[in-house]
Amino acid sequence: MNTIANTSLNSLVQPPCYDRSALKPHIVHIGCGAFHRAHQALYTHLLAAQTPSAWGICEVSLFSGEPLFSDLANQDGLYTVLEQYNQQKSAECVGTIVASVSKKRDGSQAIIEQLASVDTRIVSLTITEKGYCIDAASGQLDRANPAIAHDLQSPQDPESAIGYIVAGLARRRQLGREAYTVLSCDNIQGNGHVLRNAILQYANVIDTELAQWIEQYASFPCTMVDRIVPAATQESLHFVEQEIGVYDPCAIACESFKQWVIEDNFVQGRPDWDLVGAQFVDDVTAYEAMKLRMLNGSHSFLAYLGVLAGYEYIADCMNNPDIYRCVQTLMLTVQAPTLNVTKELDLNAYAKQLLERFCNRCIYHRTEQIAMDGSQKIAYRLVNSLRYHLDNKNDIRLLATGIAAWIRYTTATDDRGDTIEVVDPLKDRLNQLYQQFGTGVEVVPYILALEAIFPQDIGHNPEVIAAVSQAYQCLLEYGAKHTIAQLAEAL
Ligand code: NAI
Ligand code: CS2
Repeated sequence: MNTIANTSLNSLVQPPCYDRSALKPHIVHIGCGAFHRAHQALYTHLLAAQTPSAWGICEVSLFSGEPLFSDLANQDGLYTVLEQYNQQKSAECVGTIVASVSKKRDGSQAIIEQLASVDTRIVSLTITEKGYCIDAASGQLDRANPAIAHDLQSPQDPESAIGYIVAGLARRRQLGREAYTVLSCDNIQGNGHVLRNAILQYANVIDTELAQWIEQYASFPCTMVDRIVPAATQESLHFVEQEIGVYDPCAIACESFKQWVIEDNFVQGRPDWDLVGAQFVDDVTAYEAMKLRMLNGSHSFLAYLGVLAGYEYIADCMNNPDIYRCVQTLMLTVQAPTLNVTKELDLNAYAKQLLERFCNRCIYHRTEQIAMDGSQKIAYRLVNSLRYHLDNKNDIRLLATGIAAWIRYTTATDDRGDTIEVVDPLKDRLNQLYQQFGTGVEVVPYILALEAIFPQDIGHNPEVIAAVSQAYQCLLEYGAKHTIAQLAEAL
């Protein structure tokens, strides 16, 4: 069978130009999804292409990675990343994935041994927000989470990423090996701090000395990660096939923009990712907040209103002038003032670039994909910004409309009366509330009282309850397009 590894490729893409046998699995990555393949693995590849590097990646799957891993193995770990901005395209054949371990294929002990290997220096993660098993509002480990509850009973045979990372560190300590850097690359405010906190809370329950050792010797840099990478589809795979001349089942098509800002705090060395465009800084907080509120906050706003209004892709939403206007205002007038940024971050230029990225017609980014797992996302993206505006007695209608649209989305019916496939770890809890109180406007205060999402000072605030209820009622009566048109007119 022709694969990317054994076929001569066309001029758009070339095989890696470096000696792949020199790469060692110094990075163990959990969550080999679309984003990791188009971001961290690509940066690591670009580095190897530029300068001699030993940084290779061993991919870990805790549940469903086997088909991908066998496809990758069939093409010697190689895969394509196709980058597009309007009519410009470029492609890379990425060569940095050198090994894989999966729970189903190899068992949990094989994962723990890989984490404990002398080769392992960095353990990185893109496991989605819910993989951290925390309350989004408080950032604390959720000990009632079934995977965490299981792991606290059986730490040698874990289910959660937290459980594996701690089991790997425990094994290293037992073997007299150094701890590793744990590098979160997920969209969570203070991702490194949140992960460190969750890991230490978990480790403290199973072994306080281990927890102290981790606290002393491991590190948890925060990162701001950015690139719009839609999930692969049959259409995207066929599109890449047409472009490169061979079918690659592991290919990813994404935008050409990418950004990575990393706190420089690595206990066992790190790749010089800055040579290929990443930034190492002392403090990532401002970059993270800027991205989560301006980019991701707008994305969630677009996703919920878009799903309700029947827009399939983000670029379709942006084509509606009322939505465009509201998103622009959300970025610049609502989110930007909440940020405590240094002078070198130009928020006007950032917003302008975001609007262009959202309008990129080559990127088929489904509103339903972004809408997923809202209970894990909206606290960082929309809810926390309310505090600043309440304190300053500002207009909160845009934020309230985003939150109301999320609530309306979780009731699972769009504006045409069609069913929405709601994907959210708190779906059962939300459905209980809808069964008890209905889906009319009366339910809004009960949803805002969910403390895993809404901090008390916000969820119980009468102004917030009134504004979200009003927006929700408008969405119910008139639909998303009309609600947005009304808002745009009033801005
Ligand atoms: P994806 O669904 O393609 O990949 C997620 C990976 O994590 C899969 O390998 C899955 O098996 C694994 N996973 C899911 N839940 C897990 C859990 N509870 N424990 C362990 N592993 C788990 O998603 P994608 O697009 O790769 O995004 C992943 C995350 O990366 C996002 O949630 C976000 O935090 C971050 N990110 C994504 C961007 C994007 O545009 N796709 C851009 C910036 C950040
Ligand atoms: C999106 C992000 O799926 C989502 O929730 O908002 O994954 C977004 O595409 C990235 O953060 C862009 O860097």
